Order: sequence, then C-alpha cells, then structure tokens
Amino acid sequence: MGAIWGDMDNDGDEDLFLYRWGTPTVYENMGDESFFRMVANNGLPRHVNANTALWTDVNRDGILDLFLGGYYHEDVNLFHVTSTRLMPDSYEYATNGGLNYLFLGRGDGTFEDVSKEFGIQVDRRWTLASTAADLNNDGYPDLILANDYGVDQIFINEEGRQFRESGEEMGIGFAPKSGMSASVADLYGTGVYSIYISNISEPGVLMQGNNLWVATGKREEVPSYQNIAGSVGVERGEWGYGGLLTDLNNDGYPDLYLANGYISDEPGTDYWYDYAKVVGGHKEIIIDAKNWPAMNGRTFSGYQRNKIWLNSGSGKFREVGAAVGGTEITDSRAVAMIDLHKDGSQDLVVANQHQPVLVYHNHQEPDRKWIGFRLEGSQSNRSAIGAEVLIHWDQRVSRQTVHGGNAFSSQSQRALLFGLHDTKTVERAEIRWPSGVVQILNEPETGTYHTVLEPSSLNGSRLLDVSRPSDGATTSNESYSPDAIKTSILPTPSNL
Ligand SMILES: [Ca+2]
Ligand SMILES: [Ca+2]
Ligand SMILES: [Ca+2]
Ligand SMILES: [Ca+2]
Repeated sequence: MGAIWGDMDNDGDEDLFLYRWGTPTVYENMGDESFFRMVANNGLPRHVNANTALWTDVNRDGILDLFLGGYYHEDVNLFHVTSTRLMPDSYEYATNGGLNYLFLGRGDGTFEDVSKEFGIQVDRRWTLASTAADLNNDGYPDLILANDYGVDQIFINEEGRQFRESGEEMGIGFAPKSGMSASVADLYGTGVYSIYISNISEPGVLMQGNNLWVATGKREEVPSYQNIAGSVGVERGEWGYGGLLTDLNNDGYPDLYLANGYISDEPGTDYWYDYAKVVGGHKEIIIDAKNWPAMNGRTFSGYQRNKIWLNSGSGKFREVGAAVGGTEITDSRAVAMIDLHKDGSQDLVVANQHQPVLVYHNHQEPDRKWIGFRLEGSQSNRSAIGAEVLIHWDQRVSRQTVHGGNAFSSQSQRALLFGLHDTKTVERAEIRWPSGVVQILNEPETGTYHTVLEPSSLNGSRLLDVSRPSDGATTSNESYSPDAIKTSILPTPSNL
C-alpha cells in the first residue's frame, strides 16, 4: 500500500518502511547500495492490513518512531480468506476495522509497541490515511487520521507520553464520511494549519463532500475546526483519494491537488445501485462480503479527472486542472510532490490503479520567487521529520512541517519549498527543530535551497519555551476567523 523513508538509526542513510495488507517490513539501508530486510524480532507485528504509516518522533528523543494504521481487522488475511464476514459492520459508524499502532524507535531498527500505553489503540476504526503536525503549538507532533466508514480523528500528543483523542473537542469528530486522505498546510499565510480530508461524492447517489477544516480561535489555544470546503469551493471531488495541499504556482498560498476516480471499467455500466443497496442495509448485510454483488466488470465512479484547485489567497479556490495540463482520465490513488529539477517548482507524481504512474513537470511563470530548505538534524532525528520552518516575508508568515508520510499512501520530498510570488526578500526564517532548538536565519537568500544542519550547541539559537510564545507569528494574539475569508471576493488570477 505504501512506503516511507526516514533515517531510523541516524547513520545518514535513508531507511525504508514498507506497509501492506500483510507483514510490515523495515529495510535498513546498509550504506553500500544494499538493504537489509528485517523480518524477525524487530518489535513489529506479523500481520497488519495497513493502509497508512508515518515516520514521526512522537517523544522527541531524536529517534524516529512509527505510526501504522490498520484498515481490515488484523485477523483477516485477504489472500487466504476463511470467513466472508470481513466487511465493515456499519457504513457510518463501523467498529470492526484494524487496530492502529504506535512503535517507539530504539534507534537500531527495532521498535517497542506502545500502542496501548500511548492511547493509540482505543477503537477499531477503518483508518485509510494519516498525517502528523503540531496543531496546538506545544512542540509535539499530533496525529490526524482519515477514517473510512466513520468520523475522522485528531490525537493530541501529551508531551510525548500519551495521546488524547480530541476529534470531537476540536470540532472534526462529527459527520461520518469515507475519509481517504489527510493533508495539512498554512493556507492563508497566518502560521496556522488547515486540514484537508478527501471523501466521496457521486452526484445523485452519495454527496459526502470533502472537508477543509480551518482553525478558529486564538493561536495559542488548542484550535477548534470548522469545515469551510463548501464555501471556498473545494468540496466536490468525486471519488477522492490522495489530496495534497502544496503551492503549485509559487504565489505563497498552498493549492490543492486531488487524485480521484475509483474503477473505470465497462463504459456505460455502473455498480453504484448495488453498492448503495448493500451499504444502506442492516449490519448483518453490510458486514458479509457474500452479500456484496459481484462487480462483473462494471464501472464504479470511474472516468474521473483529477482536480487542481488554485488558492486565491483570500479564501476561494478555483479548479483549473484541465487548463493547466491535468487532462488525464485515471483511477488515481496517491500523489506526491517533488522538485525534480531543483529549480523551485513543485512537480507532481501520481500513482494510478492498473495504469502507469504519471509525472507532471510544473512550468512556472519565470519571475515567480521562491526559497527552499533542506534540513538535517543533529540532536533531532537526522531526517528532520517533524521540524518546522516559518518564513517571515511580505508582512506575513508561512509555515511548513517536514513530513514522514502524508496524504494517501505517499510521502513527498522532505526539503521544504516556499513560493514567494514576486517578493525578492525574506525577512527571516525560523526553524523549529524537534529537539526544541529554534534557529533563526536572517534575510536568507531567495531562489535557492538552503542546506541547514541543526546547531549542536545553542550558539546563535535558543531553546523553544512553549510557555512563552516566541517572536513573530506565534506571539500574535489576534484571532483568526474563517468568516473573514468566506466573505472575500475571488480575484481573477493574472496567470495560472
Ligand atoms: Ca539509516
Ligand atoms: Ca522517538
Ligand atoms: Ca502538539
Ligand atoms: Ca498557490
């Protein structure tokens, strides 16, 4: 289902974690162009029907930990089915999915299962996607889970010792849908993360709509979220999979790429009627695969074009996919961002079911400015996963985090890239390392990637004191109201 890279033993080589409906597997990079497949006594379970995983240092000890999300119950082996009662027991509040796991890394490629003690294994939702970001600004990465057949969840990290499921408290734990992907971004240059979760919409049959959760309230508080997807125009995504928030036109505002399309088979046929009958049925109907009619080559939310929504910066998004070269009709699943030519332009890689992978080269307006940061931890994990960069420019702040897994079954490049529109200078960049060290780069040069090594001492930097907000964006007491962006008018983009 997916693969994520991270330096689990901090030796400078990227190690690989591969997750699937089967045995989760760690491949240690031996540094000599070979990998060692670690299968036994590594602390990981033998069988998980995993659909999502993240490298993340939850306790900030400098060693990468692993989050692993289960989809089907772990007693189910889809390659040797012993019972047909393996489907969800409800379309909206399913309670029989796979367990989720959290493993603390020991730094030698072995792991300690702390799923129960850390409050991760609290239910059996059907988790399809996950991402990690510090939502409440306490320095610890929190977990955002997109769940199929139910509500989404936020697990707030309580100082690296435990997680507290806070979805309802934070406003996202209602309205069950088919969560397929989770992505965060500072959408409006406020230093606050919004969350995008893709779902399913099929006109005339099922209109869940996708969720764009924006934070309300003061920045120093635990945020609560409000879904503004409908009012800003990113709700209708058909059968959505990977939804990635990333700035595609370097205007400083993250845009949205949505991979969609489930099964494009026999044209003119449709599985939806049979599907709707089953999922609308009693628990005993939906749970048993023998009640699900055979698809017999029928199309099921197929022949869909992926979406590219440009963020106007003032609230609204505009769908421009076909106009900018995204015309393919594909059954798309994962999408990842990588700057292939290192020219400050985010290219896209899209994985498709039963179809070739597509690579989109992103041609920018030549005068668009940008700045990039390639981070390497010393006290923090060497991959710098969980590190954040906040750039202060043009009277605003833009914030990004280094992800160890993101969206649907994907991981984007870890170097952070910020679009600056036509602004030539950045006042300063603030790097918040997972160790707590905050490093300031004054007036960093634009138009280049800065390779930044985490300072090994506190010379020129300081420890992050979360009880006293630091300068700049996080000190602001101004409240952030999504109403302000709802009422703004969509400007005509001068270019795409
Ligand atoms: Ca390594
Ligand atoms: Ca750790
Ligand atoms: Ca946090
Ligand atoms: Ca943009």
